[in-house]
Amino acid sequence: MNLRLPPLFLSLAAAALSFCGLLAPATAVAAAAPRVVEISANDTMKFSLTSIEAKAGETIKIVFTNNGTLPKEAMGHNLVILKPGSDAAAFSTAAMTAKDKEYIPDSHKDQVVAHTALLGPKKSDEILLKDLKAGEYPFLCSFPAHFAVGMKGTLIVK
Ligand SMILES: [Cu+2]
Repeated sequence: MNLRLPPLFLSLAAAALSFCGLLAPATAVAAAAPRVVEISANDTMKFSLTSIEAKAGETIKIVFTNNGTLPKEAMGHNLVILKPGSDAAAFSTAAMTAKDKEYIPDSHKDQVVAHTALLGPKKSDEILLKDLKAGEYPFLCSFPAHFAVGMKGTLIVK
């Protein structure tokens, strides 16, 4: 098959390509990268941070990593961020019977701002929190008993 394209078509195609080339960098600049906050946990049942500070209106990406070695069933960790004023202890208690929901109990789901997956050893997950509103957001690991041992903290947005 001999496909002949008229010169006008070719120049239009070239113009379209260069137009896309010009647009791409502009789009990348518009979406500013969020600040990244890294937090980890391990087999000692402690978060590496118990306090995270942010500014109102800020967008942050929390990267949570389980650096432990024990299996997920015995020592899984998650990071659950609750709305200001939530009772993290009550959430933790309700979570104990929500194994099939990875310890995010339906009864308290309305208190959750965001949560990671339940992570086994050497796994990471991310949470993107956009346009944060001022307040104190309790966070915890809702794996049974981890809150009681101290896997908790506060995200403070001012
Ligand atoms: Cu935990």
